[in-house]
Order: sequence, then structure tokens, then C-alpha cells
Amino acid sequence: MKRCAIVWLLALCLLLAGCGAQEAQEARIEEPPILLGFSQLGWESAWRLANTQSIKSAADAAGVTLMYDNAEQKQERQIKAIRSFIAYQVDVIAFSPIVETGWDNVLQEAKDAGIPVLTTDRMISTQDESLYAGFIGSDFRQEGIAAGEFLIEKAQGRELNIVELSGTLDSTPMLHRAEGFREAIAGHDNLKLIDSMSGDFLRPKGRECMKVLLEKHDRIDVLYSHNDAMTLGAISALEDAGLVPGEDVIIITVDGEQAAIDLLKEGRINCVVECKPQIGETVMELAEKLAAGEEIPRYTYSEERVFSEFDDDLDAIAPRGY
Ligand code: GZL
Ligand code: ZN
Repeated sequence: MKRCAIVWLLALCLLLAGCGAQEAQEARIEEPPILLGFSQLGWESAWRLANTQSIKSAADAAGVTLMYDNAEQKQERQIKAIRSFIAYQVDVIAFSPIVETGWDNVLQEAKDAGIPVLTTDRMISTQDESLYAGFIGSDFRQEGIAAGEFLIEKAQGRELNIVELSGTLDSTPMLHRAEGFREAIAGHDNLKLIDSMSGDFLRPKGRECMKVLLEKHDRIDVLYSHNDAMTLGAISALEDAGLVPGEDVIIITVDGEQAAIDLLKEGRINCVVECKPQIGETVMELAEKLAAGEEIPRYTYSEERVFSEFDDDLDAIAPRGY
């Protein structure tokens, strides 16, 4: 009796081991990697380079096959890249739209091809919300509000003339950093926004625009600049004019590049509003969900902070990595 029980027990173990191996075998048949088409808008700033690096390294880490194109600041190149992703029948398309408008036709083609689209870093404005599945990036209006709130505190009621260097016209960060800043300072009549010029997020144009603004206006007390690259250009124009940035002119900037943080520590910038470029990991998570036919949140916002002269210990700011 005992012998046959042992035989039965043995047979049962072999059977269980067998299906275990079967499961292990099945698990080993990995899901094929998803093919993600990504259109990057350009390489206009250190922020953008860090953003590109984040996308590429996150794709590697996630085992996502990346078809990458850099549009070198041209919308028509982004549209061309999206068309080639459709032709390749990628699983998902993600892109940083250089401006908010002009995407409906190509995104309709992606929709007709059954390819889900994720906007990253910047948004599009469209009547047809079904043209993209969701957005991952910063809350630019909040960044503008943070810049305005710093200035209200810094001004202490003083009459201040403000000039603005805005980013690429019709881009989400430009539109909403402008909107948030104006909302925040509205009602504070001592704060006068006297002029705004677009430096297109570029350092040389930031310098040129600052020179023009200095020639145009007798007194400029504050510079609100939509990105650090333009701020660095503007600071060299201020210094050429014999002005001390951070003292003669209050400097408020957005992005949080290392160069801006270093100038904040030296007192030559007064406030740096963080805008996180490292969104690659979340982009891959959302892309994988879309490839699996899952829903994703309509908006996924980065957590961001403000660095300013009012902070207790600026030396505690960790290296920015861009
Ligand atoms: C913001 C991003 C902006 C950065 C600039 O998310 O789109 O574009 O603020 C970059 O540095 O040019
Ligand atoms: Zn918008």
C-alpha cells in the first residue's frame, strides 16, 4: 500500500513540476518590445537636451524600441516624422509639439491608422480632443504664477517696471507662463509689465532682445524670462550695459538649469522656477499602457518647486544634471 502511495506522490510532484516548467516557459516568451515613434522638437536649450536624454535612456531601460526624430525647431519636420511613424505602423506616437496649433490633419491620419498619440512636454490645442490620448509634462500656468508670487514678495510694494522675454510664440510654455504671471500680479498696481519680446527660448535671441529693451526703456527693474537659456543671454546684455543682474535688475527665470542655479547662489539671479525635463520614465509607462490598449490619465503633471533668494540654504540644492 505504502509503495503505491509513494508512486502516486512522485507522479503528482512530476506533474506539478511539469506544469511549472510550462508556466516558466510561457513567462519566458516575453511580450514583444513596443515600437514608439518619438518626435522631438529641437535642441534649443540645455533643458531640451536633458529632455531628449531622459526619453532615450528611459526607452533603453524599459526595453522600448524607439524611433526618434529631431525636428530642429521646425513644425513641418515634426509632421513629416509623425507621417513616417504611421507608415512604419508604430505601436504608439509621442511628440513634443513645438507650437499648439496645426496638428489636426496628421493626428487624424494617426487616429485612422489606429495609433494612439501621447503629447509630451508641450500641448496641442484642437477642437477634437480624441486626436490624442493624454499629456505628460509641466503645469506652465502654475510656473508663471510662482514667478509672479515671488515678485510680489520681492517688490515689497515698490513701483517696478517689468520686461518679459517670452518663449516660442504659440508654444504651451510661452502661452501659459505668460498667462500665469499676469494672473498673479494682477491687482498689484505697483508692478508694471511695460514690454514683452519673444526670444524663442534661444540664448542669442535673449541677449539681442534684452539689448533692444534696454535701448527702448529708461528704467527696467525686473526681467521675467521664460527660460534660462534666454536669461543667460539677457544677463550678458545687462552686464554690457553696466548693470548688475540680481541687484539693479531683479531676474526671474524658468527651467532650473545648473547655470541658473549657480547664478542664483551668486546673487545674480533672484528666482529660478523649476521645470522638470526628466519625464522619460513616465512617458514609457504611459506609452506601454497605450500599446496594451489601456486608458491613461488625460493630464500627468510633473511635481516642481521654486528656488529663490528667500531659501534658507541654496547650497543644499542637489546638482541639476542639466
Ligand atoms: C518646457 C519646454 C521649454 C523649456 C525651454 O517644458 O518646452 O522648451 O522651458 C525649452 O528651455 O526650449
Ligand atoms: Zn494652451
